[in-house]
Amino acid sequence: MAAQPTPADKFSFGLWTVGWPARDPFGDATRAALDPVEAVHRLAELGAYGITFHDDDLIPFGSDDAARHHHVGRFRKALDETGLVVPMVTTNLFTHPIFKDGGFTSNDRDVRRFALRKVLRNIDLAAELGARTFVMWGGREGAEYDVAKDIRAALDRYREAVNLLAGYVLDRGYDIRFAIEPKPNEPRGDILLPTVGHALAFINELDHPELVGLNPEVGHEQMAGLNYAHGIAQALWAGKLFHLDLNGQRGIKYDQDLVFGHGDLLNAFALVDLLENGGPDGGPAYDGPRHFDYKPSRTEDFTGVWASAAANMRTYLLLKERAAAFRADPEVRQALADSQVDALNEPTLNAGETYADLIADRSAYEELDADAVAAKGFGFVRLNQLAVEHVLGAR
Ligand code: GLT
Ligand code: MN
Ligand code: MN
Repeated sequence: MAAQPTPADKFSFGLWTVGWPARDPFGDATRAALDPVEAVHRLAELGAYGITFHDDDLIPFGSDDAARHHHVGRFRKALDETGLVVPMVTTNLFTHPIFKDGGFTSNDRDVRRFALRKVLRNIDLAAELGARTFVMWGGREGAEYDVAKDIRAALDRYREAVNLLAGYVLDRGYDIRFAIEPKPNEPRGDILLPTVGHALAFINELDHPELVGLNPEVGHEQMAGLNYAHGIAQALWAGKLFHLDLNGQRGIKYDQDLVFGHGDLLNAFALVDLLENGGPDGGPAYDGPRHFDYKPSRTEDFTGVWASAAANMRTYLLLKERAAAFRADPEVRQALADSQVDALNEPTLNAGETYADLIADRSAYEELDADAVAAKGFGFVRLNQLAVEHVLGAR
C-alpha cells in the first residue's frame, strides 16, 4: 500500500483547517482552540511539508506590535524546529464585522482602505516567512440583494485593489504571486468571481496578469455544479494554476470541506491523474503544494482531527498509486487508443493548410460518409470502467 507521506510529496495544510474549533451557524465549538505551534509539530510528524495561514489565525485581530512579534516568533521557532515551510499566506477579510459587506468591494470606502492596509501588512509577513503564493479568497465580496451592489463598480474596485497589491509586490521586489480562490456563494448569497472561469476572465483585465493566477478549491467548483478536474485542466492550459485547495464535497449544497476523496472519488482520481501524469511525457503537470483546505468534521475530537489530516494525504497517495497503475495497464493503453483520446492532440488542419484548402478538400465533406462515421462508437464506457476498477483496486 501507499508509502507514508514525506515532505517530498509537498503536502500542506491551512492552520484554520486542523485548528477549526468546529463552530457552525447552528452550534458552538466542539473542540478547544489549537495552538499553532502544536499544529506545526503534529503536521510535521504526519509527513506534511508546509503550513499556511490567515493573518488572524496566527496573530489575533487587534493584537499590538509586541503581541504580533511574540506570536510570529514562536511560530517561526516551531518552523525551524520541524523544517516545515510556509508556501502560502492569505488574509482574513471576512470574520470581523467590519467586513460584513466585503473588504475590497464593500460599499463603504473606509472599509476598502482598511482592507487594503490589512493585506499590505500581511504581504510583508508573507515575504518575511518566504511564502511564494498569496491567496485571495473573497468570501465576503458579494451580495444578497441585486439592487444593493453595483457589480461593475465592485469589479472596478476589486481590480483597483489587486492592481495596487501587485504594484506593491513589484516595488518591494517580493517573489510573490497572487492566487484568486473562486467560490459561488457562502457566506454571501452570491460571491464575486464565483468560478474558475469568472476569475480567469477577471485576471485578463489586470495591470499585471502575469502576477495573478488561481487557487481553485474542489468543493467550491462542485458547489457550482462544475467539474473540478476540468477547471484545473483549464487553469493549467491558461498557465494559471498557481496553487490549489484539495477537499471533498458531496453535491450542490453548503461548503462541506470534507477530507479529499470523501466526495466525488472518481473526479478526485481524474484530478490526481492529471496533476501527477498530465504533464509533458507523462510527468507531473503541477509542481506546487498539494494543499488541503478541509474541516475536520464537527463530530471529531483531536484524535479525529489528526486521523483526518493523515487521511487527506493517504488518499492522495493511494490515488496517485492507482493512477500510475491505470497508466501502466496495457488494456488501458489499448482502450485509450480505441477511444482516440490521444488523437485529439493532432491539429484539425494540416500544417500550413488554410480554410480555402479545407473547403477544397472534398474528402472532408462532400465525400465523407457521415452515417458511417457516426455509426462507430468511441468506447468511453469501457475505458471509464477500467478507471473504476483501478480505483477499486480490482486490477
Ligand atoms: C475559508 C474558506 C477557504 C479559503 C480560506 C482562505 S478561508 O476557510 O472557506 O476556502 O481557502 O482564505
Ligand atoms: Mn471550502
Ligand atoms: Mn479554500
